[in-house]
Amino acid sequence: MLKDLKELKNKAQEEVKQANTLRELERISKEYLGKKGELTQILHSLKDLPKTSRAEVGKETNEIREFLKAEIDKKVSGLEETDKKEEEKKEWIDISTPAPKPNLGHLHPLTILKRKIEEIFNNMGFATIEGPEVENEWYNFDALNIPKNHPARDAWDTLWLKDDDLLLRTHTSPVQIRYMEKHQPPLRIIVPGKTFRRDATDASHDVQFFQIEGLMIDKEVSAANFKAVIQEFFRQFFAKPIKVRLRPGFFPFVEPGFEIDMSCLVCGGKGCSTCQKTGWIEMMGAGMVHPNVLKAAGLNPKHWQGFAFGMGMDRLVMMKYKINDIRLFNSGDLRFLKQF
Ligand code: FA5
Repeated sequence: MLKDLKELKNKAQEEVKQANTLRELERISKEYLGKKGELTQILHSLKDLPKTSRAEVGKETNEIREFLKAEIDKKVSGLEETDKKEEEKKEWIDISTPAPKPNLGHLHPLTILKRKIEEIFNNMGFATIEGPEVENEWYNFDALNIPKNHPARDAWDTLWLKDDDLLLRTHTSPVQIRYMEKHQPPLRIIVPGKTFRRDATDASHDVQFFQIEGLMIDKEVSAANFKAVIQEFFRQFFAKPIKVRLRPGFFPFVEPGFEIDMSCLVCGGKGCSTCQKTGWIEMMGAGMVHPNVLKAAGLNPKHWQGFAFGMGMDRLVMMKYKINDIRLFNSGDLRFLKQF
């Protein structure tokens, strides 16, 4: 019997040694020490043993029980300790590691250069003014010397809103009237803002684009002043010599009127899809403010005169960054936007 006990002890000890999980140790403990465990069964059957060996077997069995219990406890705390260390390793944070960079957005190319344009004009004494994108017929047309049924309305036919005489403004020129109604000359303003047209789109036309209106009114302002202001603007904006041409143009709200083109910087003036193969790109309309416009705004044309211009801002930005298609601006294409 004592020999059997010794073998049982060795077997149990080996199993504890091999066990790698708490669950296995639990099974071993149940198998040997549990209510129906092998050592417990031996203790229960002591009464059936001859009196001579009963005490000795009982003592030996109890010693093995204690021994096995201690072995299992030791192994359990060992395993628990390793588990804890593993957990800690997983949770360990190196507080000196640089944090991942937050994904910051950045300004749209139109916004970047709108700010630059404003800065240049502000430095020349022009205040930046805003006006409504939803206009009425009076400010967008009539007050600008474009009465109903005037053929020039066709060029700016637009998106009309239901009811009333409201429309999405086709140009920033209405703000000239709104400003002159409320402010006495001398005055110098620029008006950057969104404009809307029912145009067919191509590389240099979109249905929504930005214009920068300019207006300077004083006692003696001439077309020569306009030329000087615009030349200075181009000089600062492009920071390199630019070929510009002035040609006569018709706008009912100026007299005389001009159109200003610049040599296409996308192709270097050779001709491409951006400049419709002409080598030139139309940047703005301009002219001396028509007396009827001054009158519509409540100013006496005998006392005041001045120039006005309306630049296509998207085209300016296209020239500066050599962007060959205006439709990229509103495409939401990150491959394009991430370049700025
Ligand atoms: C006007 O809108 C006039 N209000 C400009 C003006 C103001 C003239 C003050 C005289 C005095 P025009 O329709 O030509 O003019 O447009 C002005 C500029 O806006 C153009 O030279 C061009 O650069 C830009 N532009 C016009 N249509 C589009 C379009 N569909 N997409 C992008 N840019 C455009």
